[in-house]
Amino acid sequence: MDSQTNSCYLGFDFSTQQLKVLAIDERLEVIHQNNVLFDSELPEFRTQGGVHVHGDRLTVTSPVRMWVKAVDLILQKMKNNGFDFSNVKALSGSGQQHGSVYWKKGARQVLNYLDPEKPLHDILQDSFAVQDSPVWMDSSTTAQCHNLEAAVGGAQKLADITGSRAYERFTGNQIAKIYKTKPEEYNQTERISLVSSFASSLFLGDYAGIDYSDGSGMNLMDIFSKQWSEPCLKATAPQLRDKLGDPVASTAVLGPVSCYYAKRYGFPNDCKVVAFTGDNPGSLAGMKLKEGDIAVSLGTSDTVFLWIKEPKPAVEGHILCNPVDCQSYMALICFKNGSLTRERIRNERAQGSWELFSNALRSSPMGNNGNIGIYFDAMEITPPAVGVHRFDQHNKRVESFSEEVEIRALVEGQFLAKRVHAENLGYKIIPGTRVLATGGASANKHILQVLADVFGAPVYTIDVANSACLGCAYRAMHGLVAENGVSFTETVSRALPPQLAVTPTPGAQKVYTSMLKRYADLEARVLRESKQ
Ligand code: XUL
Repeated sequence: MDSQTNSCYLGFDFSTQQLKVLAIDERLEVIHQNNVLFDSELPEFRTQGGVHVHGDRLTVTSPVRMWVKAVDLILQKMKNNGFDFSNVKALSGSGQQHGSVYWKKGARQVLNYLDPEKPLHDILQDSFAVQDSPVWMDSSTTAQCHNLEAAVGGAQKLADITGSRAYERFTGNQIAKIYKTKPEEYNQTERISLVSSFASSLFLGDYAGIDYSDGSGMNLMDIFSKQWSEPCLKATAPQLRDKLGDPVASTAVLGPVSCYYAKRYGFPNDCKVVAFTGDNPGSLAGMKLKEGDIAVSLGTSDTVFLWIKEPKPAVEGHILCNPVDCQSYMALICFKNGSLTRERIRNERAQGSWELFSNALRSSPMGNNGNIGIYFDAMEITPPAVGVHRFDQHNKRVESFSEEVEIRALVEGQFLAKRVHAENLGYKIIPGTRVLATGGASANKHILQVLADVFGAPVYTIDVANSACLGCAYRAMHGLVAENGVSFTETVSRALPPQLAVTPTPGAQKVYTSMLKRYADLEARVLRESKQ
C-alpha cells in the first residue's frame, strides 16, 4: 500500500466520564478506537462519573490534571496496541461543552517547550491557576446569570447576542463566579480555555483559540459577528478579552502538532491540528447533518439538533455557530419528557407492551380526529410547564382519552412540539430535508412513521455511538481542504449513508399543517395557565 492509502485522521472526545479516540482512514472507515475511563483508570483523582460534586450539590468540577494524565494514558495505550502514529495527517477533537480551564501565568512558555522525555502530567503539574475546573453539570451560578441578563437588557437581548439566554452552566457565568470567589486565582490566570480548546492546546503546544461553535456556549460571544461581545465581557470579569484570546473558525488548521508528539509517539512533523469544538457540535458532524436536516435523539430526554441558515434566537433552546460550515448555524433543543413518559403511557394504556402500543398507532388515523395531548410528567424544559393536558377537536379540555387516542396523542404531541420549537428558532423544512432518528425509540417503525408524517419528510435511522469522536475525525480530514472551498458534506459523501426507515404517508402534510398551529396555541395556553 502506498502512503496515501495508509493516511489516517484522529478524533478525540474529552467527555465527562472518559477520554475517547477514534481513527479513520482515507475511505472514512474506522480503523482504531480507544478510551480511558476516568473513575477506574485514574482512581487517584477520586472522581465519580468523572466529576466531584461539592457540598452544596450545585458546584460540580473535574480535576484538570486528570484530563492531562488521560492524554498520556490514551496515547500510551494506542502505542501499546501497535497504532502507527506516523500515518496521522491531521487530528481534531471535541470536549464536553461549557467547562473551563484556567492556565497559570507562564504556562504558555511551558506548553511551547514540552520535554518529550516526560509525560504531560509531570510537565504541566504547576500550569493551572484553578485545579478544579467547573463543568457543564454545575448549576451554582444563578446570581451571575441574573446579573448578566440585567446588564445587557434581559434574557431575550442576551439570546439575540449570544444565541442563548443565561444558563448556569454556560462558561461566562462560571468565569464570573471564579472571579468573585477566587480573585487571586483569576488574577494568576494567563489564559482561559474551554475543555475543547484546552485539549487542542495540549496537542498544539501553544494556546489554541476557542472555536466559534463551542464559543457559542459561553454567553460571551456574538454569534453573528463571531467576536466577543463587549457588554457581555464587561458584565463578566475584568481583562477577560486578553484571557480568552481571539475566537477561531471551527474548520481552521491551528498549526502542526507540537514536536513533543513527533518525538515521543512518532507523529509526522507536519501532522495538523484542526480546531477542537464542543461535543454536541462534534456529534452534528458525526451524524453528517446537512442544510435542512433535523436529528432527533429519542432517549431519556429527547434532544433535537438542527442545521439552520437564518437563526432566530429565543429564550428557549440554544443557537450555536455551525461547526462544519461557517455560514450556517445549528440549534440544540432539549425536551425532558422523552422515553420515561412513552414508557409510562405504554405501561398504563398498552399493558406494558410495545407491540400493543404500535398496534394503537397503526390503527388510529393521522391527526387523531383532532384530539391533542401534552404530556409533561416532569417539569418540561421546552417549554417550562408541567402536567398532562388533553384537548378535543374543539380545543376543549377533556379529562381522559380512550387507550388508542391517548397513545397517538402522546406520540403526535411529542413530535408536534419538536417541530413547533424548531420552527420558533428559525428552522425551515426544505426540499431534501431528512429527519435523522437515533436513540431507543428509533427502533420502533410505528413511532418513526408518526415522526415522518408530522415533519412531512423521510426518516432515516443512524447509529450515533461515538458520534462526537467520529465527527471530529471527519473534521480533521475536512480541515485540510476547507480552505480550498471543499464543503464538509463533500468530504463525508463517501461515508456510509444513513438507513431509510420510513417515508411520509400521502396526505400527512395537509393534516399536520393545521394541527401544528393548533398545538402551538394550546401549548402557549398551557404555559399561560401554569403561570397564573
Ligand atoms: C450541552 C451540555 C452537555 C454537555 C455534555 O449544552 O451541557 O450536552 O456538552 O457533554
